[in-house]
Amino acid sequence: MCFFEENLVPELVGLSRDGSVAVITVDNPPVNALKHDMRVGLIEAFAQARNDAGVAAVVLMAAGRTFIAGADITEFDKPPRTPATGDVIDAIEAMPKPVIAALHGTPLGGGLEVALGCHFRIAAPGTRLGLPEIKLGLMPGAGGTQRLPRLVGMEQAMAMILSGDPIPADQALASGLIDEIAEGDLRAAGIAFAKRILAERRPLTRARDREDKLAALRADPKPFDDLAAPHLKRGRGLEAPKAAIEALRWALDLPVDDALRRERDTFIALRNGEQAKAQRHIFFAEREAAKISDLPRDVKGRDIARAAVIGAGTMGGGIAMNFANAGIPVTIVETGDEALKRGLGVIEKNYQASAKRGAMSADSVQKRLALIEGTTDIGKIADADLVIEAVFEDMDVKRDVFGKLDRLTKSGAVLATNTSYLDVNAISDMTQRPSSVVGMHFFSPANVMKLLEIVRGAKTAPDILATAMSVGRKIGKVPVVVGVCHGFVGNRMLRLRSIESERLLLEGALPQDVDGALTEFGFPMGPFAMGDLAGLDISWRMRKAQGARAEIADQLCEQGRFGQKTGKGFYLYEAGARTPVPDPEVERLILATAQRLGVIRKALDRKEIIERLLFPMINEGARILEEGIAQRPGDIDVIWVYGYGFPRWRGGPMFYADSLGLPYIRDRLIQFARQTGDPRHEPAPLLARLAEAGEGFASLSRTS
Ligand code: 3H9
Repeated sequence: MCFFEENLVPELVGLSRDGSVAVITVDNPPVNALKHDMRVGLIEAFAQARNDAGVAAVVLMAAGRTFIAGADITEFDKPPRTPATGDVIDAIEAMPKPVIAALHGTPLGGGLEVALGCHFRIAAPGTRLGLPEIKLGLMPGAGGTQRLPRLVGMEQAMAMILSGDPIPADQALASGLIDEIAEGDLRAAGIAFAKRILAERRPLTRARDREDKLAALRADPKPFDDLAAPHLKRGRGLEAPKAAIEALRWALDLPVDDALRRERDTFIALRNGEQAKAQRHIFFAEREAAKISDLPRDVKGRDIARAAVIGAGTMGGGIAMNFANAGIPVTIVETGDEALKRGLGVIEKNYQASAKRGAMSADSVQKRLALIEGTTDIGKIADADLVIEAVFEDMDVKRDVFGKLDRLTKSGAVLATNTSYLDVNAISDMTQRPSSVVGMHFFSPANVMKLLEIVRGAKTAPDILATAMSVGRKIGKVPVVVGVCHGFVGNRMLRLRSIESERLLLEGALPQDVDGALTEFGFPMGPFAMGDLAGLDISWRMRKAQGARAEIADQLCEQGRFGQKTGKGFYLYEAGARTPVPDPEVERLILATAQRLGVIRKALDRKEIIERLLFPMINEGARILEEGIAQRPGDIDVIWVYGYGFPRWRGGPMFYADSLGLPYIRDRLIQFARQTGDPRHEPAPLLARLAEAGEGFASLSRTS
């Protein structure tokens, strides 16, 4: 029963009563981000509850789809304002009456920290709790590094804070993070829990005072370093993981108030740093990329209840796994039994490997496999709502497939091509329903890589585009709309980098120099190790078809050096190993080729290598924007971060360009054009214009 309902800060924080239990409810859609006004409202609400003799306990909860999902990230570019989240938590923790957080949705970051400041926590089933700050280049800044280890122990706290991944409610219960899983109406459950606490006269437990789970480590802190070592190794080059480990260590070494003060200072320093700015950019760019600027708001995607994939090769199999993972039944069509059996076998092996790693239970492997049907009868696609073609990159083959799709699929089905380079408009014109055709360009391995380029053809209908976007999200991808051109956004830019990396070999670098420069920059792999992994013969075949040549790569292929699969490529590989070993034979081949072509080699340092590789790509990105192939610079950044391993903490190529300043990039491009004689290096008109105006690519998003 509700005795009174009062909005303390209009719309944001409400206070109601059920007998002696006060219920404080925050309401800031969509995710209840803890913005300044909400913090003010919470302080006031708790003061009221504290001073009201009729209130014996307080339940804190949230309206809408989730408990507080963190600090309001949009405030991070502004000066900090009080009350800070830490002030709210102090006020809650100091309450002389029990405070119960009733959680649902995704209590994350500052939201979970608020809950950690409460004396008890209950959660609805399905709640996912986490401290994801690390994904924003931050660490928890309102007590998370101090209260979480005290509640769940150091190992689990470190895993949560360093991965940033949330844990489900049952794991939270098992680890002591929450006290109960509450079935049914959450408000009623919170009130009932509060009444029980009062009736049992349970003492208030403040996480900051708990010492039991840290006592052993305090006595012998050695295991702390062992726990931290793998996280530090993985986070090399990043500021946040190092800072988070240091802060966790303070939980062992410092009085809690000192540790909390230092934690906040470090958080603010990280927040103001370049790495966090870049990661914030990607956070918002990813969400912006989901929006299609000229699509009317009322256009909704169609429901995809059943999918089909044509082709059971590596790509087709990976694509099908995404649907099975999302619980959508999927039919895989192959032309022959042998190829089908092989494809299905690879899928099963991939799932078994996940189960072996502990990433998936045997039961969920079986459930997923049961959702995948293999067939050689293409007629089986008749009831599919979406068909994705993943066959050989050849227009004649595509024509044959799309002719069949046109004849066999039901009306209203989405017909998608997974082509990486081919003209989606030409493909759509092979059907009687070009408005139903769209590109869905997955990245290899398709079951792992998050990026999905959604290629919008000239005739693609708005609701087909919206469907491709929504199904992309449903299968866990980050979909980005791109226009039709050779290679779309990602591969078109990559091509420039590939040309340049070959050139650098002739001009003075070795494969390991180029790869080393890029991995030091933050890419997981350089182009030559990557080529060896993917198989050099694939791009060789493509070059031959186009009458193009790559001096060094072609010679390697002519010698049968296709990369890892033949044990030799740009590098040597010992039997069964995947570690690239520099090969003196390749060095000799490079030197001889340079001599034959009359190129005088000179030493190239890492800075020059990076600029030669990345600036032409950025220049191409500017052309892509001018041509409207990408909607916004942030979309290009998202593509590169999710599809090509561009370091997230550098914000993607266009953000990185802005951070260096476009005038510098323009001047270097002019030099490169002169040096190489390659007109592609002439600054793109958009880049030149922005540089001249003293603007960056970001200014395009502000005005669009
Ligand atoms: C932190 O808490 C620091 C503390 O330790 C210390 C403080 C002193 N702020 O993702 P969606 C927007 S750091 C502002 O599409 P979903 C988002 O931009 C923070 N805005 O929904 C989007 O806007 P739009 C720690 C936010 O259902 C809309 O909400 N917390 C925030 O797929 C819907 O978002 C995090 O890192 C925010 N915190 O996923 C959590 N969060 O509609 C970050 C979202 O205009 N958030 N928005 O495009 C998430 O992970 C997901 O949004 C969530 C919902 C899982 C919550």
